[in-house]
Amino acid sequence: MILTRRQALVTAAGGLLAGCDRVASSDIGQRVLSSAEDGHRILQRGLTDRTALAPEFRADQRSPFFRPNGTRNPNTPDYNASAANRFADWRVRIDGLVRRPLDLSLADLRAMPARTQITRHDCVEGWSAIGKWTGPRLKPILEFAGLRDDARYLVFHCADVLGGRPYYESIDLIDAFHPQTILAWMLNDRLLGVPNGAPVRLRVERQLGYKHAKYVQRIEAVASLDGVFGGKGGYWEDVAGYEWYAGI
Ligand SMILES: Nc1nc2c(c(=O)[nH]1)N[C@H]1C(S)=C(S)[C@@H](COP(=O)(O)O)O[C@H]1N2
Ligand SMILES: [Mo]
Repeated sequence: MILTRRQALVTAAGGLLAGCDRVASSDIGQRVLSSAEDGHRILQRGLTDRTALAPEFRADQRSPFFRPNGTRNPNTPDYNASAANRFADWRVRIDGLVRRPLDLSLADLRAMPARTQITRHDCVEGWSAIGKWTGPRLKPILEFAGLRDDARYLVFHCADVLGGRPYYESIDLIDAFHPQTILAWMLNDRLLGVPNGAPVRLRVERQLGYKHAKYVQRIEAVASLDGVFGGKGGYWEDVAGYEWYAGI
């Protein structure tokens, strides 16, 4: 049987391809825990079950309007050109410490098995909204790309620039492999709109709002956050001292 690369990926995303690179979550937990980290993170892990699900809600509990925050439109020439073309040329590149770098189109992402979840988004600025998100889980995509043993974090590179700095965020492998961590391309049963991160944004439901990177163009696996932008693991972490670990 001859599979195209895209079919192989779609199949792998469904968990059916036996030959793909599997990473057991217990390995990941050990790898992350054995790394040198500050006491706060280790304490946090000791006190909470990082793999527990965030609460999910009923359809009628959704907010009538999902308030956008931060960048509402990246408004760069490249983004505007892509938006004008309904993001047909948008790519999410998976690279860094992976054995098989991927270049995923929106068609690829939409062809993968999707998870739908109705969750509450909590912004540190003091508002929340409940929305229904749909998109493929990050885990099988990472398994298909084949994370290398030295990969510890994923850096999400976004298309928007705020005050001269590109927006970015990062998460560890526990959140990356969490069942509710998805690359959402739909909000409330419609294609994700520009204000909320079109064409694709991260949902990482056990974390506060600023971790949910919008306008995702590249997911880079790294061993350390030290050399990445300001070194604190995210835009707001770098510019305003927000906590890198924003678990809820
Ligand atoms: N690329 C990008 N992602 C981002 C932001 C941003 O400004 N740019 N803002 C963050 C913040 S603070 C919040 S609360 C949420 C807001 O998501 P929403 O616009 O869908 O409400 O996106 C997060 N992700
Ligand atoms: Mo936020």
